Formats: sequence, structure tokens, C-alpha cells
Amino acid sequence: MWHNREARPAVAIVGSVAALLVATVSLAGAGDGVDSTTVHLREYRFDPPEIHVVVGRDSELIVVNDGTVPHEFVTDALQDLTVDVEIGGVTAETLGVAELEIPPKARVVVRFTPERAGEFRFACHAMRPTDHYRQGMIGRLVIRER
Ligand SMILES: [Cu+2]
Repeated sequence: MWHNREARPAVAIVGSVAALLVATVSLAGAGDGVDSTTVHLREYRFDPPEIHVVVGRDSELIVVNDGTVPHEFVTDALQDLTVDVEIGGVTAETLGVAELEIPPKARVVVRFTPERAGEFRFACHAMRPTDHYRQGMIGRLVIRER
């Protein structure tokens, strides 16, 4: 129920299941015991293109759009997990995150604890000004056993 453009959220989140959320002010950063990885989004690549996390470890992905157009972070890796998504200092807890749309210069922090090993792709499917995926905007998230 957004009545004007200014009230729209800066970042859209699409959860795999109806996302519920309690907004809390986040004071937490990457503290001890958190595996933190920063991923930069630019035209048209992810840097780094491969992310490694470990089953059972508290993990944090800091996704930063360093480009000049909106980019997406789309993955199946975070389905079925409880995920904290921090945007602009506010954290929402959601069950699963499938897609983040991130405006230029914006930053989203995603926190989760992987439960199963596997390899997943992540990609950007934005289409403006061109097809980002076809330009090679794809990466790999590797979840390994301890
Ligand atoms: Cu993109």
C-alpha cells in the first residue's frame, strides 16, 4: 500500500514463501564467528563470481551494486532457510530469499546459516539496458561440509 514513489522500498525482496517481517534496527555487523563475503555487482559481472560458505557456519553476504543500473541477485541457494535481510540499517527476517533487486549504489546484507552442502548458481536477470544474464552476469555459490 505505497501511496507515493518516495514511500516505496528501495529494494524489492521476493521470498520463496510469504515473507513475514518484523523490522528491527540492526546494530550487528560481521562479528566474531561470522563468515562475511562482499559481492560487487557491476555491468555485467559479479565480483567475485564464486562464493564459498560452510554448512553450519553463520554466513553473511554483503551485496553491493557498484554499477549504474539496477542489478539482481537471484538464487535457489537460500530457499528453505531462515534469512535475515538488512537494507538501510533495518533487518527483516524471511523464510527464503529468491530474488533481490538492488538499485545502483545500494547495499543489501543477507545473513543465513547453510544447512546442506551443494552448488548453486546466482545470476542477474535484469533486462535494461540489455540482458545482463546473456552478458555473463552469473556466479556460483558453493556450500561445503565443515
Ligand atoms: Cu545485472
